[in-house]
Amino acid sequence: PRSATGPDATRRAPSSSASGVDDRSSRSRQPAVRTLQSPADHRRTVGQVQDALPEQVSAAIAAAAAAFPAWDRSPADQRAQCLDAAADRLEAHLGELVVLCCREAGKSIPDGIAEVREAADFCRYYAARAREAFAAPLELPGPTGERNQLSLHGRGVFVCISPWNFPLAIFTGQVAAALAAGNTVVAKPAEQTPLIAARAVELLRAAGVPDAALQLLPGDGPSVGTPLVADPRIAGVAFTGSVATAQRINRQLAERNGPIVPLIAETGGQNAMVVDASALPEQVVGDVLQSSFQSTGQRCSALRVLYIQEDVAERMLTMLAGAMAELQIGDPWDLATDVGPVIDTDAQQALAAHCARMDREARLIYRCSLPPETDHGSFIAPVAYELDNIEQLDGEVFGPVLHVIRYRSDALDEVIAAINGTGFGLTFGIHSRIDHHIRRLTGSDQPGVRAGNRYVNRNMIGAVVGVQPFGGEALSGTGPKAGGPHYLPRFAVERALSVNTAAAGGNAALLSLD
Ligand code: UN1
Repeated sequence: PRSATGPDATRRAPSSSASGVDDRSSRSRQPAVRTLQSPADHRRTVGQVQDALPEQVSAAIAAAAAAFPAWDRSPADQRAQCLDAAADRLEAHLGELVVLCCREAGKSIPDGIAEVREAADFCRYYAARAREAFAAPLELPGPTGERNQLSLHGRGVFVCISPWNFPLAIFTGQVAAALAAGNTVVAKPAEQTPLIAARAVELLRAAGVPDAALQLLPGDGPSVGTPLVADPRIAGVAFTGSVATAQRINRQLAERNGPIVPLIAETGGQNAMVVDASALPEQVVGDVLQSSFQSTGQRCSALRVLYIQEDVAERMLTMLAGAMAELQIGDPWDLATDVGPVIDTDAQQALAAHCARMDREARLIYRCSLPPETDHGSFIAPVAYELDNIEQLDGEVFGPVLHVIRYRSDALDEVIAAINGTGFGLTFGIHSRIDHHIRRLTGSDQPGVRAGNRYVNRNMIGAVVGVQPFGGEALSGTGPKAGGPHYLPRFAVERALSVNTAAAGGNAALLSLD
C-alpha cells in the first residue's frame, strides 16, 4: 500500500458534516478547501479539508452548550459505555487508522499501531475512572442529623486543542477525558492532521456519543483556536503543544471577561539523560537511539540532551555513531524504516536552521545520510552533536537531533543544576548501576532533576496509559498527568451537599439523596 491515492486518500473532512455545525449561516463565505500533502512525499495528496469559519466556531460552542445538560446528567456508566464502545471501534478499524496516520502524519507503521492502541487505552482508562469517581457521590462524615456528600460534575463546554505528533492518541485522550467527566466538547485538531481527527469523531459518535456533544473544528490557531479560547461560554481548555501557545492561551483566558476556567496544558521539554561510567554500553546505545530518533524525534518525551561521564564518552560515542549508521531512513510505509519524515516543510526548515548553527558551533558526532527517495518529502537526517553546555541550546528542538555533553564524575550537582536551569520538567533518564547516583539524580534523597516522568536504565519514551501517567512540571505543563488517576477530576467541578436531615422530619427523599 504505497500509493497515496484511493478511497481513504480522498476522504474529505468537511467541517459541516464532521462537526455537526449548521453551515447555513456561512453561505455568504464559502469555506476554503485545503489540500493536505503527505510529509513523506509532497507530490502525494492525502485528502482535503474545509477549515471552520468564525461563525462556525460560535455555532459549535452554542450546540455543545445546548447538549451539555443532558450529557452531564446521563449516568457516568452510560458515558463510560460509549467510551468502551469507542475503544472497540478504534481497534476494529486499526488498519484504516494506521494507514491514515502514515499518510497524513508520516508515522511509521509500528508508531501508527501504537497510536491506535493508545487511543483505545485512553478511552477504556477514562471510562473506568469515570465509573469509580463520577457514578455516586462520596459520603463524608458529619454530626448526627446531618448528611454530607461530595460529587463530581461536568464543567460545561470543554475546548480540546491537540497536536499533530499524536494525531489520534492525544486527540482521543483529551476528548475521552472531557466526555467521561460529563463535559461536551469542541475539539480543534492540529492544522496538519484534521483527517484522522475527523475519523476519530465519526467512530466516537458511532459508539454512542451524541453528535452535538462532540464538535470538530478544523483550522489554524488564529482563525479557530483564538476565538474558541476567547469565548466566555467555554468552561475549560485542554491543550497539548508548544510552550508559547500554552502561554498565549493562558493570557487569553486571563484577559477575557468570563468565568475563571482551568487550563490543562502539556507542553515541551528539554529532556536529558545521564549516563555514568557504570552503565551498560549496549543497553545505553539502544535506549538512546530509541529515545532520540523513534517517531523522528517528534515526541515531547524524546531525549534531547545526553550527558555522558567523560571516562566512557569516547567509547559510547563510537558505538552510538555505529548504531546511527544502521538507521533506515525513508518512506514510513516501508516496514524496514526506522526514521520517517518530519511533519512539514516549516518543521524541516526550522530543524535545518538549527543544524546549520550546530554545524558552526558544535562538534559533529554523526550525521545519517538521506537516501534519494526522501528528496520529495520533509526529511531531516538524524544527527548527533557534541556541545560544551546545555545553554548553547535555545529551547526545545523537535526532531531527530541529539545533543551530547561530557561531564566529570565529580560534577553531578552541576549537571542537575544545568538541567533544572532550562526551566522545563518533562522527562528524564538515567543509566547507572550505582544506587546512590540513581537516588541523587531522580531526587529520592535530595532535590534531583525536576521532571514529571523519570526513567531508570531504560528508554524514556512511550509512557503507557494507566502505567506511566504522563505529564510535566514548570514550563512543561500544568499537570495532572494524562492516563493517570488524577486527570479526570481536573475536567470536573466538585459540589458539596449538606442536609439537616433532622429538620426534614425523616423526609425519605432527603435521607436517600443520591
Ligand atoms: C507528546 O509527545 O506530546 O511517552 C507526548 C510518550 C508519549 C507521550 C508523548 N506517551 O512518548
